[in-house]
Amino acid sequence: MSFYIPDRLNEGYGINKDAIDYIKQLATDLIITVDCGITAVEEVKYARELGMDIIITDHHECKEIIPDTYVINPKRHDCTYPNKNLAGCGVAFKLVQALWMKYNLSGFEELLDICAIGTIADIVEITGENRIIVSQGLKKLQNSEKCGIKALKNVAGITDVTSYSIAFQIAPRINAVGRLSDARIAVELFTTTDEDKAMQIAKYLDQENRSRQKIEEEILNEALIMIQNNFDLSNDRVIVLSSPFWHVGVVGIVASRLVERFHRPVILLCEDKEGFCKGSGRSIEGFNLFENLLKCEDILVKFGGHELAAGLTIEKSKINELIERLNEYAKEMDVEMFLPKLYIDLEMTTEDITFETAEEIKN
Ligand SMILES: [Mn+2]
Repeated sequence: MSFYIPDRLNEGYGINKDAIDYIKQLATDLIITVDCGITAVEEVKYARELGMDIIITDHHECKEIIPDTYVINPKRHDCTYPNKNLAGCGVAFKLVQALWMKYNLSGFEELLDICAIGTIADIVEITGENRIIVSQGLKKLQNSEKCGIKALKNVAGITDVTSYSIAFQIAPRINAVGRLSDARIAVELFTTTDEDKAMQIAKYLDQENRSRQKIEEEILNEALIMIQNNFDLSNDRVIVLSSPFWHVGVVGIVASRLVERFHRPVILLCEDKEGFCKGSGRSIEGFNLFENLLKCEDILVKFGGHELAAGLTIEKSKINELIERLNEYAKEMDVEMFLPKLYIDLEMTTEDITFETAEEIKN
């Protein structure tokens, strides 16, 4: 058994033909995808033509046609599974759980630590089953004997593992290598049993995270200047920017920060030398990015994602049309949608504020 992680910079996020050719060379019979594949109709067909079986596990939105193979995705229109909010790793975990139960194996709970990290890092709602995955996973992380997890906690200075420390300390360090260099090293961290090696990798992740922060600041500053010069925020409802100098692995985070600041959908694109632009978008509640990009499908090379986050590739010459069309769709929305909102879960009285309540909601 082996794993393959598409290189974000050269391959994009999902399955692609070159990857399938490579995987075939390894004498593979079966491919199981995680967190990708739901839009890869052609690629799946190709893999099957080469004689491989393929199981898709994904949680991204489904387009009208889904790949002709085994597809596990709670967002399938015909899927009755109650938890529609599973993270990509959560869907994969359900497959493991089902197989382990079918063959009466024990120990699938041992994966809950990794699944909790993935669930938080994938930014899904932590309610229902996701909350159970996270709370059980946190317990495992707290006392983990896995040397990769111990090393990562060590470099990040974490003593008490909470969803906060996963979201802001653990996940960014793991993601940094996927964004800047090679995500395989992170898999090595979680699978090695060599403590020295784990510590070495954890330190490397830490260093890559620092570079990521620096790149992120640079892109953010450039984007802010471009917005100031090229956009009229009283009129433009969607922000789309592109640059040949940006790092495609980092633009998504910057888009999130711009959404926070301006409270409107933001797409950041990186231009390549062939005239194509690849990037990420983040949106606000009420403006479904996936659906709106679907309406622009005719001018996009490729796209996929969710309501609030998506990835896309477009020809540089089509960017202006994309801006115009997205703005047109956004103008159909109520102007109030573009005001920042404060979400309040519930009202509490002073009597409710006790140590017990704090303890209950801590994680
Ligand atoms: Mn995902």
